[in-house]
Amino acid sequence: MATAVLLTLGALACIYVYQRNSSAARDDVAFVPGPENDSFLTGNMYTLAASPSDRIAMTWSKQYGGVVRLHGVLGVKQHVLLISDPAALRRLFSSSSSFDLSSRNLASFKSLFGPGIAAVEGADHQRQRRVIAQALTPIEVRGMLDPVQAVSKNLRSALRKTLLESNPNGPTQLDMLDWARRVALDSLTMFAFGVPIHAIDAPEKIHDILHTFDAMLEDCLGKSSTLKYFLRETAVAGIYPSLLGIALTDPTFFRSMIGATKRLGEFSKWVRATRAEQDGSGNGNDILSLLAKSKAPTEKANKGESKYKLADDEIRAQIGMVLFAGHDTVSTTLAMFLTDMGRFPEVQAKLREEILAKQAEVGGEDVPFTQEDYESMPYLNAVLKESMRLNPALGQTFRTNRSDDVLPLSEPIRGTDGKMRDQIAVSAGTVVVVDIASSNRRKDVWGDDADDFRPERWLKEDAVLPLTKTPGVVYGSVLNFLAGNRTCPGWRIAVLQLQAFICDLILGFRISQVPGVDIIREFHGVTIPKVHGNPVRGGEVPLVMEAL
Ligand code: HEM
Ligand SMILES: *[C@@H]1O[C@H](CO)[C@@H](O)[C@H](O)[C@H]1NC(C)=O
Ligand SMILES: *[C@@H]1O[C@H](CO)[C@@H](O)[C@H](O)[C@H]1NC(C)=O
Ligand SMILES: CC(=O)N[C@H]1CO[C@H](CO)[C@@H](O)[C@@H]1O
Repeated sequence: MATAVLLTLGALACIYVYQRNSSAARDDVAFVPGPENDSFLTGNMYTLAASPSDRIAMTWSKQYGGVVRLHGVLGVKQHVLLISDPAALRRLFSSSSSFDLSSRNLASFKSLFGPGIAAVEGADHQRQRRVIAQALTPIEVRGMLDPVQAVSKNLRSALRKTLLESNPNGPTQLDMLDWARRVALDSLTMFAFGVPIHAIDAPEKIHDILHTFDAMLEDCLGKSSTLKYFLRETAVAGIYPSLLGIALTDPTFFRSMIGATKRLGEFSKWVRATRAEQDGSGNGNDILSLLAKSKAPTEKANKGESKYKLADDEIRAQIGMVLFAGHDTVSTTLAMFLTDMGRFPEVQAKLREEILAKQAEVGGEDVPFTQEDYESMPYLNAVLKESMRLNPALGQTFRTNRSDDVLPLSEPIRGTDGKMRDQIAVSAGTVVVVDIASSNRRKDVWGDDADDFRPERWLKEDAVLPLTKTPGVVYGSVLNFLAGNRTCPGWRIAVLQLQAFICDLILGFRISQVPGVDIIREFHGVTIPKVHGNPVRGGEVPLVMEAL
């Protein structure tokens, strides 16, 4: 009964806002071809969110082209553009573009983390980025290699021990997503905060931190039901006062947000207390120590005053922010990489050969690889890029413009009004989905075998990769780390960690598929890999592991 009343109120409010929205300035978006409405309430948006492995986005972009008009959520977004066209993306990510996270995204990041980098825009954002970039330069990242390798070695021996205990003479099936989360958390807390958390050795003690975000993302983003999705989107969009709206319409989501906020607070406190006990903490080369060097002398006075200073509350906010941005992204990428190794045993064998040869070259097992060693293994980097290209940890991200704009197209489209267009005028407030998954698979960029796993494509010297020219595309020509003003500032340390974990895992273990098990990727903001047909909460990646 209460729900019915709420629904009615919600619908009335929606229609009011919808009417208001539809009086917005005319632009070309309405003439861009795209799929029919899937639902009166959620347009095509729930279909997009609920589709595994970014499949529907890729289907639409193949069918309609590099820009696709989607129906938005009733009353919230009338039209949404799904974009994988390289020219449009270049414009979107250029420094003069006004596309950024929506005010609603910024607000929810702020309520979760405080005023950290992903919760602020404009001048504050530029200042925070400058400071964070200084903590993640190639030189600083090189200094983070030691703790990363120590954690990676620990993963190798802990896995070996587990395998020996469960089956001394052969292979054992393990959930490698769980192991990937543990190694990523241990590594992150060391290089970012300078404190050990022992996720590999004692995961049960820190279960909540290990699963803070996957639990929250399961409840807050992605698959649930059309109705819930509608209520959630409209509530958060501000038709109801945000938190109250969530509490009333989706109690699970509300509890999850509150839970995550509380756990983050505790985690942040624990990090700061442990650092204080450690007396200066680690070698002073972790992200927090580097940020502290740029701390403003007083809490508020210098905020905004200097381009290179962070206030105390801003530094604190980065703890949760970095945990969020750097944990599940890395573990999902690693778990999908291992899945690919199970799918393509001949690639795995060839990769192992390359790493073994490099190990012999540097002087054997006891000599740790340097960053140059990792970079000088062409096949390792080709396989990693290829796995990332096909399995982006973020398949889509959303943007809205702050002012009217015109997006050029690399190939003209015929509008639903019959007119050819080689650019699209979009009015302020248009919602755009950056279709990372489809961009990474465009046939005109990658060739007819764009959907195939073929690491060799990265070994060609003359590969034509148009996105390399896009401002801020940092790694290969894939959009996994995005581009533009919010390009992932952690990409170097992300790649370095993946290289280190991969080398240890491929040298230590033979990885095989579990027969009949197919891994899909579910959209929850960050992708969560699951077993096709039997998806469990939090995800899993069962693989057969055998110590070598
Ligand atoms: C394979 C691993 C990773 C992937 C695929 C990845 C991807 C991304 C993407 C796509 C964004 C932009 C999100 C958006 O604005 O919509 C982003 C932002 C960010 N990433 Fe990463 N990331 C990874 C690892 C890391 C690591 C290890 C760190 C920490 C050192 C990190 C720190 C950040 C931060 C702080 C932002 C926010 C930047 C801003 O708002 O200006 N990321 N990342
Ligand atoms: C399609 O969705 C829009 C909202 O974007 C709505 O205005 C329209 O009435 C819907 N059409 C159908 C046939 O459901
Ligand atoms: C992106 O950064 C540039 C400065 O490099 C700035 O002028 C522009 O306003 C920023 N765009 C957004 C949307 O924040
Ligand atoms: C969601 C959002 O921030 N939209 C903005 C798009 O640009 C116009 C004009 O600058 C703003 O009024 C909207 O708020």
